Amino acid sequence: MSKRISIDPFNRIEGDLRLDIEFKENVVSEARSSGIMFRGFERIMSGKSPMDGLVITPRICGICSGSHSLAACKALTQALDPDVPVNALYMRNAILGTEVIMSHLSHFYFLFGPDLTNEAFKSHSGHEQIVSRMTSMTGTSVRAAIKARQSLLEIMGLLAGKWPNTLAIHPAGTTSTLNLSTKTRAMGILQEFQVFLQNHFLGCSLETWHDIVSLERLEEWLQRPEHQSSDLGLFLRLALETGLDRIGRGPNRYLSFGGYDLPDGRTWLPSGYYSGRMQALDQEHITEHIAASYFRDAFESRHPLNGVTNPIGEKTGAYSWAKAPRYQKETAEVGPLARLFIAGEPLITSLMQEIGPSVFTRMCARLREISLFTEQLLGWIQQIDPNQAFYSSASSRYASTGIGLIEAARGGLGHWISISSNLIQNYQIVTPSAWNLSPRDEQGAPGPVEEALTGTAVEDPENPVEVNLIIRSFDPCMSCTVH
Ligand code: NFE
Ligand code: MG
Repeated sequence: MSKRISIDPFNRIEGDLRLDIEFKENVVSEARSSGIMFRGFERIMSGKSPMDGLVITPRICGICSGSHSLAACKALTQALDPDVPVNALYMRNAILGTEVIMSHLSHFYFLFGPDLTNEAFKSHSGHEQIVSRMTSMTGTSVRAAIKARQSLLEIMGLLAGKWPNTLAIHPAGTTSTLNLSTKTRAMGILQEFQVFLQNHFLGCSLETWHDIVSLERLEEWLQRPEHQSSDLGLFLRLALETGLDRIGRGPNRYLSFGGYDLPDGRTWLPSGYYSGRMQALDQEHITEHIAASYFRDAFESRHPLNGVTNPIGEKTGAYSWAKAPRYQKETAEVGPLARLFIAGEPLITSLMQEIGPSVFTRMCARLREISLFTEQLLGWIQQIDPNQAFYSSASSRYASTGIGLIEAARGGLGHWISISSNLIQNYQIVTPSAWNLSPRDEQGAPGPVEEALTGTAVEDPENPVEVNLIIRSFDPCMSCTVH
């Protein structure tokens, strides 16, 4: 017997998402994810001064404004070719890194965590502990995480002046600076945050946790009582015991733009594309498709530099205000799992080999990044030299195009800008959640979340916790998706 449900809006994510799901005998036979609100940022941009990208695009989203700021900055950097002081590279890395940690922390404790308290898991041995820690608003760990996030916001204040919507990130550097006193303070607060991670989140030191480089070592680590009862340990136990390692596979193709520029021209994270084998990234292979999207155009797909954003309220076959990004005409998952797998991070590589993509693996990657980024953040702040420049001068003559590709918390973010007579002719944005929450294309190929849901057996369709966990494992942001 088949049954259809609509979840609208799907809660505890960012922005407005509708899910239409068809079940056949309690197995998801088809899923459609819809961005339900048109916003129009790309249309706002045309005719503006190119520098306005730094001010307007961060307003796309309240939780990843720094990411849009940096993507806009990088696109303008290509168009202006300024000298960027070393301090500015570290400041930008630190601002983006802080945003990523805040985002992952919020996701685990405020968005995803409450799902673990679902009564579907009440026979699990850690259930009572999880309920007392992770219940929305009142859980003890939720409260501790709110305080920990506050310390990250203080660091952000020191680095970026304000957040969201900092104006500190600029093609020629950063307009905020650190002096010896603010640098010392930022590092001190970060050390406090590390104490939270060690005492609540991990139950061990960051070093001990980073030494866990395989599934086998992870299982050994989970034997110790202090690890079993940390927030991470509780999640790992529940996930492995309830089969979250067997649901939510997705397309098994991954895209990462890499990033975090270093003074020698390298980046901390490599870019790449994985589809059965690792390949070098070439942004020329990116296209956006509109067959199932409420847009009108003479073409079904375009590269973002030639992208067109003509919204149309009614269209046969359309069900989302999001376009459908493709790489080499195929869907790709973006986010922590994609970027750590492409970077060859040992624990995630081992989980991909032993278990493969799943809710568990995807969450492990995001949670792994919390501590990996915290470690890097301390290093980046340490490298900032208050006696050196943070800003150089930039030319005001623009090249005709600029492309800014970065890794935001949720994955690869791209801004493509075309400039004519010193004004924006076209500004196209492809966000991480647009990749993951993509609707179908003209081939009918489902987006990554749609595909991850399809084939999932749901124990109780009245309480479809499997569906909720799969969707939230991607950490959707629909404000970004439909920009
Ligand atoms: Ni609105 Fe965003 C991030 C971007 S997701 S949160 O991370 O870009 O599409
Ligand atoms: Mg777009």
